[in-house]
This record gives sequence, C-alpha cells and structure tokens, in this order.
Amino acid sequence: MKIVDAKVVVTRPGRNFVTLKLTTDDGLTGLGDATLNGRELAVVSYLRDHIAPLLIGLDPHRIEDTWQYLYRGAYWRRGPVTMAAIAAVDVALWDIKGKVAGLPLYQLLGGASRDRLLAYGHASGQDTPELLDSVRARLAEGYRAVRIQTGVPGLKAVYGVHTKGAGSASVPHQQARPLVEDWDTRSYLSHMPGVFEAVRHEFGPELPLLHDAHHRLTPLQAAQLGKDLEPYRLFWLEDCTPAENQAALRLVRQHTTTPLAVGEVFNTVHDYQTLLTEQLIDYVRSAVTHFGGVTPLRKLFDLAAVHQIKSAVHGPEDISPVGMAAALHLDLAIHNFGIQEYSGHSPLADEVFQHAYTFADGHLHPGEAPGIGVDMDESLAKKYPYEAAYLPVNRLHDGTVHDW
Ligand code: CS2
Ligand code: MG
Repeated sequence: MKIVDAKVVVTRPGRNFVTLKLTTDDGLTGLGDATLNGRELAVVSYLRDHIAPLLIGLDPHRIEDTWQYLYRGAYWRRGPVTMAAIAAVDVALWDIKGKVAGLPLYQLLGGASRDRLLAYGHASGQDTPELLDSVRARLAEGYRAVRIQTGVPGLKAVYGVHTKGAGSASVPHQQARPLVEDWDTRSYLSHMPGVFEAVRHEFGPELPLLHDAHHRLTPLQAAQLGKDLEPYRLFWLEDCTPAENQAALRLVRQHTTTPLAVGEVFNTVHDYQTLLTEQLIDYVRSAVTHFGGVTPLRKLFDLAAVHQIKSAVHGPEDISPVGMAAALHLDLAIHNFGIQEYSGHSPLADEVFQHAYTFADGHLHPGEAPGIGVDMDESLAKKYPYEAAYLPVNRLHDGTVHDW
C-alpha cells in the first residue's frame, strides 16, 4: 500500500480549521487535524510545502517510522507548528490503519478501558449571578463537571469569560487584530475565593469544579490561590504559572493540596520532564493536535501513569472534530484517563466534519466507526474560506503586556 495524495484543506465553518487528508493507492482516506489557533497558515505551509511531497509513495502502515522520519528528519525539532503538522500525519495514518482493519482506533490501541468518558464543560459570567446561570445551563445540558471562569471587578475583559449577549460561554474572543484585554492579579486573587464560595453554596460540595488561571500568576501567587481555594475542593487549578519554567511548580506544589493541571501549550514529552518525574502536577493537558499525534501522546500518558498522573486532553473549540475524535479513542483506551474537556462545535462545523463520537449524560464516546470515525464534506468546506482571526493579548493597567 502507498500514499498517493496528501491534501490540506483550510475551512472556516464558524472558525478556522486545518485538515490533512491522505489518500492511498487502494482509495482509502485518512484525516488529521493540524489547527493552530491564530497561526493556522504557518502549519498549512509546513504541510503543503515540506511534508506532503515526502509522504507520496510511503507505506501508510508504517506509523512509528513515519513519525520518526518527520520528527528526526527535519533536524529542527519541537515547536507548535512542527508538532501540529506531524500530528496531522500521525492521526491520518491511524485513521487509515483503522479502516484497513475495519476497527475503531481505540481497538487498535488496546481496546476500551472504560465504558464512557467524563467530560467537563465551560461556564462563565461577567459577575457571579451570570456565572451561576451559566453553570445551571451546563448542568441542564447534562454536564457532570464544570470549569468556572468569571469577570473580575475593575477589569473590562477577561479571557475565557464570554461578553454579554455573546451566546456561547466558551468561544474565545477572535478578530482580525488581537483584542486587548486587561489584567490585575491582586484584584483577581482577592475575588476568586468568594466566587467559589458562591458556586459551592448554590450547587453543593459534590459537583466537580475546575478553574483555568491561564498562565497569569507567579509561583508565589499561584501557591496563595491554591491555598485559598482548598476549602472548595477543586477538581483542578489549570495553568497557574507559565509552566515552561517547570521548576516553578515545585514551590506551588509545596504549598497547596489543590490539584494542578498543566500542558495545553506543550508539544513534546521533554516539556514535562520535571513535572512528571517529580510528580508536581496531577493532570497532563496536551492535545493530540499539538503534541505530534496519537503516537507520542500515548507514550506521554504511559509515562504519566508511572507517576500516578492522569490525562485531561485539551478540547476547546479550536481543536477540530477530527482532533477531538482522535483524543476520544486514546482516552477510551488508556488506563490513566482523568477527564476530557469538551464544549462541542457549531452545528455548521459538525456538518462539515460529520463524526461518530457522541455526548450524552455528561459523557463522551468515540463511536464504533472504523478509524477515527470522522468524514469531511469537502464541497461544504469550500464554501467557508479562511479568514484571519487572532486570540487576544493582555495588558496590565499601566500598559505592560502580561501573560493571558
Ligand atoms: C483554554 C483554551 O480550553 C482551555 O483550557 O485554555 O481556550 C485556549 O486558550 C485556546 O485553545 C487557545 O487557542
Ligand atoms: Mg486552558
């Protein structure tokens, strides 16, 4: 069997997605997600100009070998652009292998380790009453775990919090030039415990609650927040510091028993070395799409398991249904599954990418279709061309650029 075509499709059914489609001489096709929010076209070029020509003629069954060929062969290793491009190839090859076998991908990965996958949804509000309404809405949709993000008094716009009347609680602000949001850590730190107090008061002690600090804190501030939130028994505190400084998590860990989740911006196992071997975190957050595919993410999860760390694959709307499907197969197969982030996609995106995975009673399942179980409607995709859309930037009150 040989790969005879490698095509990159860019489409915007509500938001931009980059998809690789591989075709074999037997006429089988495989899909892989290569979406890198706000930097999409860099990955398109990497795939079209530098990877597609290398794939023609290769045996699609040699997944590990192709991964090593693209990773080691480039010489320039790691980074989100490279790893998103390699991820798309890896997932497309797993998709093809599943179709050849007539089995859903999770079966090729060892079969199901559980019946269904606990998902968490996003609730947010400009203020606490609005946040409580948003939590109620997620519970009504069936969610059994909820991430809560809220506006902070004195701040105009906080990432992850929907603007009034914007509808969905989870769509990040996007526009052709980055929106400028504002930030003040002291106000945030004094506001958050009261927010959790109110949510616990309304919904009781059992509901798993998560919170994303989006890399904004220093280690000492993160330690303080973790301690202050301990009475509210969080499922996790996510990205409390910019964790490329892995050693910083030592200080946070020494001071708080609030569970920690890290890794959505990481793209290789090396980014986690200290965090895993010193057991400084509780959940690894990488996405199939940004981590080089199913092949390396499986290895990361196995290494994490040795340190009693669980999976929590990044699953915002900018991971396409193709990337989401791949994640769900891996989630179902591994032993140390923790939770899956999920806020669904627009009806239009679900029409372009028809998928076998399902969401019911707060749980996901990848479905039984061979491969990853996603079909792309290319003629529909063509009707929604790419448009530049950027994530926001963040500035302190004095104008200094801050992490967001
Ligand atoms: C967030 C994401 O889902 C999350 O936890 O941190 O919304 C993230 O900011 C976006 O995926 C960036 O593209
Ligand atoms: Mg996050």
